[in-house]
Amino acid sequence: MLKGLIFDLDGVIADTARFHLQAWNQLAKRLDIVLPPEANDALRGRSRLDSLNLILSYGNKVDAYSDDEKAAFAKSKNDLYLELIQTLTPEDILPGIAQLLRDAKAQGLHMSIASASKNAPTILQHLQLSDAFDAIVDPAKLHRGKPDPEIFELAQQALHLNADEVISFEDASAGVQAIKAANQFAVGIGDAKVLHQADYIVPSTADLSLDAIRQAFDA
Ligand code: B16
Ligand code: MG
Repeated sequence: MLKGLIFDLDGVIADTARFHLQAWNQLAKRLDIVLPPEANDALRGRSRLDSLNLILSYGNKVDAYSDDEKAAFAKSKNDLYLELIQTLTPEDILPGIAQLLRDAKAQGLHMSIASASKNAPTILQHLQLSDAFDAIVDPAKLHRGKPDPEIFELAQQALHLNADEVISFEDASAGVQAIKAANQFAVGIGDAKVLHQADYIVPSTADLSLDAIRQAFDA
């Protein structure tokens, strides 16, 4: 029986993925690296340092910098990202999400956040959604990032539920892989070709309907 929902944040609750991409693009330009089109999905859901290493690998520069230099690059990306998210307001909650959260609450479902972002609490504050969730996984406590299932397992444990009692929402292929590795029902939001491992796929958050997702989950 369905008892809980688990949400990724960037790209699911709000379109902060475009801010991450903008900030990474600026750093890549500084380092003379051109990001290929697949970076748009590949950078989603990955930790800050994993994302930086992926960007350096696009320029064959993974071993070109010391750990201290890499930490400085990650910090400068995050400084720009923090500036960009200052502009967020409740109007930036993606279409269909506020209704989905209301419906879930009315149906007594428990909800948690499984975001790789250390900035998730700040973003939820800007969106005035801090009180909408029963738990937020602290990404600093993770041993492994998405596509490892750890973050979705912790988000499920925080709700005191079993894997077959939750539905998890993701916009990244690494995230969908993590959900499936956690043996949970995966809702993918975005390109069906990229998110093909999900159990239920919609092109955008505006297409999310709790009733329709429940039907697919029950089937
Ligand atoms: P930060 P999600 C992820 O959030 C983003 O998709 C990814 O692009 C970012 O690198 C990661 O958070 C870490 O974010 O630098 O803010 O700690 O999609 O898992 O909600
Ligand atoms: Mg995401």
